[in-house]
Amino acid sequence: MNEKNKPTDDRGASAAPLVAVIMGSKSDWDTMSAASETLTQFGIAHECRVLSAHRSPTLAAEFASSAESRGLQVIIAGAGGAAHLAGVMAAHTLLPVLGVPMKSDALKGLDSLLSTVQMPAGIPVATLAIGKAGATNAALLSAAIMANNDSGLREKLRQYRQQMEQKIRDTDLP
Ligand code: RP5
Repeated sequence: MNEKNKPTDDRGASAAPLVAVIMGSKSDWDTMSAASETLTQFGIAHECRVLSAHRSPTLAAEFASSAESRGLQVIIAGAGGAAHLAGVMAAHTLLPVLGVPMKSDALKGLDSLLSTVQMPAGIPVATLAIGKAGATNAALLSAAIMANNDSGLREKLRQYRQQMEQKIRDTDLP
């Protein structure tokens, strides 16, 4: 993890990560950095790392199995192609797992979307939109989940929505 992605709290001090942003390859970072940036915007301590369900299966299983005991509350998993990373995470933890399908070269992310979203009954993965919109929304959904037990975070979400609404109200067409 580089300095930029070290978990920090509201004041920028080091803090135990509450959310993990993981991805199947470094090539996913351009997309998944949107999740990290949004979490930072909300002052949510998080960690970012590459873990592959097929290239490093033991590491992926170990990461998910120990996530709860390490204090994580949500796992965001981005992957592309035959994208089973989020499903593998969910198989090894009771924490909520949010899947972000990468936009792939071959099928523009339809492959990633279907392989992330189509979990058989029993092991849920909450799947967001393909690409950066999904990465951003995964961070916002993490915030909403954690806001159930954090009134300060809920207030930040309320202000975020109000700012979005205000921008729409202030928009003039030429
Ligand atoms: C998946 O394969 C990754 O999540 C990535 O989206 C895709 C391609 O990976 P690279 O070949 O770019 O490493 O595991």
